[in-house]
Amino acid sequence: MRVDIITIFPEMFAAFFSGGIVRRALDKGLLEVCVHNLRDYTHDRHKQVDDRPFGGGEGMVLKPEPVFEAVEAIKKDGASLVYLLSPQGQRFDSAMGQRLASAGQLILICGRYEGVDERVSRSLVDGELSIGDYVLTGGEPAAWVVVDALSRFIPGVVGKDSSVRRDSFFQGLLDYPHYTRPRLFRGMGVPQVLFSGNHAKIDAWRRRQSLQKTLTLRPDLLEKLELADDDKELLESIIKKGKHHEPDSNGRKQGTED
Ligand code: 4GX
Repeated sequence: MRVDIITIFPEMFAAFFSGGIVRRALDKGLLEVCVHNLRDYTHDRHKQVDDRPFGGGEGMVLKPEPVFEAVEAIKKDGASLVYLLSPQGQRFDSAMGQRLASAGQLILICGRYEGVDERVSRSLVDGELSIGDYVLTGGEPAAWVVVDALSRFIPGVVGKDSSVRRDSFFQGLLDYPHYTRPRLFRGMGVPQVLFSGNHAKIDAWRRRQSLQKTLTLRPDLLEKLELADDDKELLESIIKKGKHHEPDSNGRKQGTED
C-alpha cells in the first residue's frame, strides 16, 4: 500500500518513520509513504500556500490551487482515496482504518491555519477525516495517527498473535489485562488463573475480562455489537454479580485477584 501525505511541514514526519512497527513495514516494503511539500506546487516567488479569508476575519486559509495541483500530480488512478484531515470530518475508527488499508493509494491532505478553501472539500477529496473532537494546530499529527492505525491492517505488518488480538478489538471489545514478571510487585499480585497452564480457562477469563472492561468503561461499544450466545451469557453473569461496578485494574484495588 502507498500513502501520500501533503503538508507544509514535511520534516515533521521524520520521527514517525524512524522506529517501531511503521519503520519495519517501510523497510519490508509492505508500506510506502511519500511526504510532499505543498510549497513545491506553487508557482510564485514566495511559494505562497495561504491567503486572507474572503469576507474578512482572523487567520489565513490554504489556497486551493496548490492543493489541487499536488493531488492531481500524485494521484495514480481513479481508485486512489483522497482525504482531508479536519475536525469537521467523519470520525476515524478501526473499521475505517481497515477500509483505508485496502486501498492501493491513500492521499492525506494536512491543513493548517484556519482551514482549507472549501472547494477542496467540495470537489477534490473523497471525504474528511477527524481523529477526535479537539482542535490540533495542524493535520500532521492526525495523519500520523491514521497511517499508524491503518498500517496494522496491512497483511504482514504485525505478527499473528497481535493480529488475533487486533481482531478482538475489531470485534469491538476492549482488551483484557496483561501481566508479566514479577509475580508480586509492590504488594500487587497477578490473577491466579494465569498460572494455571489451562489455556481454555485462561481464554475464558480473558474474554470475561474484555466484556467486563467494555461494559464498565465503554458500554457504547457493546450496544453496537452482535454478541455470540456464550458472550451474552458471560455478560449476564457479570451484570448479575455487579462486577462491572468494581474498580478495574486501573483502580486502586490491590493484591491477587480471582
Ligand atoms: N482530526 N485539525 C486541520 C486545519 C483545518 C481546518 C479545517 C481543514 C479544515 C484535526 C482533528 C484537527 C485542526 C487539523 C485544524 N484543515 N484533524 N486543521 N481533530 O483538529 O483531524
